[in-house]
Amino acid sequence: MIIDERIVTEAIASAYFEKFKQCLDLDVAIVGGGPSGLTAAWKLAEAGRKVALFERKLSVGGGMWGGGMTWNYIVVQEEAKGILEEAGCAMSEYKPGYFLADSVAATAALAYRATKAGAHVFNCMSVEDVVLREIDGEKRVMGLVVNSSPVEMARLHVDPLVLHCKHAIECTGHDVEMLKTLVRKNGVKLNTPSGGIEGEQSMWADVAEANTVRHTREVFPGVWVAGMAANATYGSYRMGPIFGGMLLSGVKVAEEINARL
Ligand code: 48F
Repeated sequence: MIIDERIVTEAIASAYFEKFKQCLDLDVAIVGGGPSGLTAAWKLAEAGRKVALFERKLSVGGGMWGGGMTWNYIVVQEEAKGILEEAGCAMSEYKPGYFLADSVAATAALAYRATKAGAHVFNCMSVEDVVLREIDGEKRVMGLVVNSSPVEMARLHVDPLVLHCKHAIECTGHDVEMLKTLVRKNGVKLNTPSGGIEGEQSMWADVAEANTVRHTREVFPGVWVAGMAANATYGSYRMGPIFGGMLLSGVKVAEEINARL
């Protein structure tokens, strides 16, 4: 076979733009491709929802690849072990209730399950803003404003593009970037004690893990928080390289949104 470079180019261009066009009206848009976002994408796509995940970096996986301090193992607790097992990641029990997984295998397994289930993943794409509408006196997020990450990194003055969604999930981790933009630009009140972003506290793994799941919820009409972003939004603690809360949070947000759709 003689390879025609134009066919290679055409195949990529047509597939990409067809995928992008299909994502102009989503059931769920996920911002951030760390463990919570990937798990939510997997579970929502598996339930037959039209879901896309937008990740700023070249690779999805967020803070999961590097384990603790680049020592590439993670720990998950008993309650979340079944999620990684279902994803196809092997684990060993280090001490009763503490399960060890290779962090590269765990991240790759989640990414594989999300894409295999039919979630559309857009890496190298940053969410820079949201679409806000007022309907019957209530403001609601109805979509995302996205731009190419290289455009963002080079600080080029290039306008973004826009897509609509019924629900958006804030999975940007410690920085809570999408929610911060929503509050800063629009002065809206969130469903938190102060009405704003409470901010993350220092290390307390036990409480933080439980709170990651407890705080996973709709924080503003159309916007849900999951993963570390849920803790930062509701003022809870960080937890370091134990990842069960992230996985359970992804499952919870998927189940609750699924019940609404
Ligand atoms: O930080 P991250 O892994 O979030 P997570 O799912 O998991 C947290 C853990 O990794 C770890 C932890 C658990 O022990 O504390 O930190 O809550 O992934 C967040 C992803 O969001 C991307 C970012 O590149 C990262 O991969 N991201 C952040 N802002 C944007 C974004 C944005 N504006 N647009 C697109 N992606």
